[in-house]
Amino acid sequence: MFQNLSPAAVDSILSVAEAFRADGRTHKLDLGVGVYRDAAGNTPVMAAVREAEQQLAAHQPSKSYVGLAGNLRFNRCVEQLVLGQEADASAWVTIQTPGASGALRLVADLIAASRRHAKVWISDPSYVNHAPIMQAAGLAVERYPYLDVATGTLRREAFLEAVAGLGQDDVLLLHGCCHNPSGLDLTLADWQAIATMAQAQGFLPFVDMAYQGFGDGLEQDAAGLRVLAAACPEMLLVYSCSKHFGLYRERTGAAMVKSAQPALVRGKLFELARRSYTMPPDHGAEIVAMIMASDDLRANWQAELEAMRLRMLASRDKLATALAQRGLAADYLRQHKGMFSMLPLSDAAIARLRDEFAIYLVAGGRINLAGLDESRIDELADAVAQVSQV
Ligand code: PLP
Ligand code: TYF
Repeated sequence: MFQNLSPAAVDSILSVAEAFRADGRTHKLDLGVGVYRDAAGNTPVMAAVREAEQQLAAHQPSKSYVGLAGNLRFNRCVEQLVLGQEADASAWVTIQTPGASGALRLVADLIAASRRHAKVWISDPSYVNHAPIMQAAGLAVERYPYLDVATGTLRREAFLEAVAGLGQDDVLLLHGCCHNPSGLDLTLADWQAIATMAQAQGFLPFVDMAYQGFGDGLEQDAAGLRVLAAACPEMLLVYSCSKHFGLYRERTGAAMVKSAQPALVRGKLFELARRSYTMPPDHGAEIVAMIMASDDLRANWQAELEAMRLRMLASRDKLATALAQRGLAADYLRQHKGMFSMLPLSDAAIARLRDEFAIYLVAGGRINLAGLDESRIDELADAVAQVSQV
């Protein structure tokens, strides 16, 4: 049966994690996979999550199926988090999914079911799984210019020119905040320009929101996508609770679709879900719903999230200073948002960091600033300065 399988494509991020695990050097430093780490290098269960889990374990009345849309209270929470407390979500269909990954595939299937020849435009560079997931649904993928690696800035003119060329068969996939892998976010003026073009040209905006609260704060991080949501009659949104609720393995996310045909869309999403995973896991979604419904748990979660955000900001600032002290201009680290930035390093320099210094980056130079303990910033800056010399 399986002798004709072609070898599996490797995941460039998970393979870094594997190589790191296999490295016996004790001073090794993992700046690869995108999980938040505290000062001790751990990815903790957030206190509000732990508390909600204990309440749930004590009082959950049943483990019976929840239904194709998943946890309805969770879906309302996601709408409020992403669109705002006061927003009118009546034009949106929201269904819970197994992580944002599940949502990406579900909306990709939805696009393919309504317009088989649609093209999905993703940023250059983008999240490793964007292209494979879209292509798995049969969609064509194109890349739009985004990051200027050397300066860490937006290739604004080329980016806006690419968006200006999009039409009714095109889907524009944007990162809501804390762009993965670059950390480079759009300005509010950019979002407004995109909204104006979407209305005039008829392309479909599609936002992937995986790091709300990791950039400038919960409300601030959603400001750009809310401009699109207010202006555009149709829009796609995928949402992840992996990072800001620390629920990674609980696979907690949502797919949201704004359209003039909500009943049709809802029915099709249910059909597509039924054909694959059928119903999402409830545990993480119920935890989110419980946290958002309790003033105490919510305040506790927000405070912990804010502390995480400030820790990443401090790492950015300290690494930028340390690199500048070694003659490497790195102010872009202070401009970028969230966990990631890309160091402008060659493949050979990245390989030297791994082989000579046991420092692991993702191919392309992405570093996870949340993986960087303060005590090791000088060591990283020294190594980067050494491998940057030609
Ligand atoms: N989208 C982006 C931009 C991401 O960085 C990630 C990372 O985990 C995901 C989606 C997938 O998230 P989830 O764990 O919810 O599937
Ligand atoms: O970009 C990251 O590191 C996270 C985690 O196939 C991740 O989004 C990494 C690889 C992968 C799925 C998620």
